[in-house]
Amino acid sequence: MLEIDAISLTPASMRAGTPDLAKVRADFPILSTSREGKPLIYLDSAATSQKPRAVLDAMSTYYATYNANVHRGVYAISEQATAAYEAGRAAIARFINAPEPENVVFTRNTTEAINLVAYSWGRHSIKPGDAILTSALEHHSNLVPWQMLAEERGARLLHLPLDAQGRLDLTDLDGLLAQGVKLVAISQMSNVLGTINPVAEIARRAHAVGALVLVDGAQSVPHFPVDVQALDCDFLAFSAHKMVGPTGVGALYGRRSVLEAMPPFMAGGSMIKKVTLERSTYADVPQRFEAGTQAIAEVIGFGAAVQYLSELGMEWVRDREHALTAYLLETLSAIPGVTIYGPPVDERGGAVSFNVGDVHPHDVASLLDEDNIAVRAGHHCCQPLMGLLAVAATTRASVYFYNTTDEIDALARGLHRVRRVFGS
Ligand code: 7TS
Repeated sequence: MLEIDAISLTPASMRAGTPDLAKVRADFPILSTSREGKPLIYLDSAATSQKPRAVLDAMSTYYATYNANVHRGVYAISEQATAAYEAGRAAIARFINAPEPENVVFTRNTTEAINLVAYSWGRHSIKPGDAILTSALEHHSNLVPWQMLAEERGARLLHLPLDAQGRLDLTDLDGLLAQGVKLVAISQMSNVLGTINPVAEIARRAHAVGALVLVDGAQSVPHFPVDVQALDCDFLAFSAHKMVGPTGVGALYGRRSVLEAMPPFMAGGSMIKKVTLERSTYADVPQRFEAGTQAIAEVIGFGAAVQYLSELGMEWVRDREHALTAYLLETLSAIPGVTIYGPPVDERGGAVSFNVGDVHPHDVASLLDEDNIAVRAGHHCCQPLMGLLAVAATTRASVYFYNTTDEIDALARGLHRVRRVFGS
């Protein structure tokens, strides 16, 4: 049985129209599953979120009733599929306050969105001696593509350092930007430390030297309102699967003038205007970047996901996660021997990395799994950051709006057991 936890009873959440947590949880079939009588306690939403029935239904309705390819058929179900696919694009554009649906290019995930920029914009705009500025807390997806680009183009890669609490240290930002920076690629929220980075401020200062700004929104777009016009970023990359949508689809937001100046990334069907045996002209954006048959069902599911989140209200999602993160940090810090990484609650989101004495994170996660508690252990695709923290790995619990304080209490009981078993 689900208990309504203290957080859902805060005055703000008692306002009329505020989602009822028990009903919200009931939307997610997996949250009522159990293993050997132990309910699933899912604390790994930074890796991938769970999916509500509305998303699953949108996808299966497409397959069961109007499955057809898009942008080509003249028959009814193909037109219906095209309309649903483009409605998904429009919904995602509204969700991030993009000026037009054409600002949104569908990709497979955040990683592909970043690679699209690195291959298309980067290989045509970065010249020998230019610099790309990123940071010490980036996911490998927002680091390795820039390393490859820099190596290929003879460019330099610069990094914003971190302060002792895992925040970006902007002291030398203008000095770094003055070193020929053409692109700043920065995450809005760290998947390891939870740090929320001041990307609007960084974008303002980057634009002052004529650099473009790519924001890795994989961990921010799912968790709080993100407005691309307020951020004034040139690109924003994010994945559906971390925001209650399906795997296999993500999005790249691009400023229209920047996208229009970019050559195709992948070539083939659907991205052309005219093809002869010798040469081709390319479609307008966004089709220019959507070669081949796209993940149609997943785009429709992505549209349903942002509709679901919009109905909950992203302010509610943010406030609820803030309260859960505060409770998680407080609970973890009351356990002897636990080291928590990252800044205080007001500067972070709900991805919380920690270690339990010197117990290996894989042992921590395996023991928690015996209680059907899912957390992630490892380097979280952030090996340079692990080096800075001077650890090989961490355990990470990450919360989403559907988690409860009861689940965090269960995590704490599990961690006390870890301490007993390993004598730490
Ligand atoms: N950027 C950040 C900040 C991320 O957290 C991730 C995935 C990605 C990019 C890549 O997203 P993808 O959808 O293309 O894979 N982060 C994690 C994680 O923390 N655990 O598993 C995946």
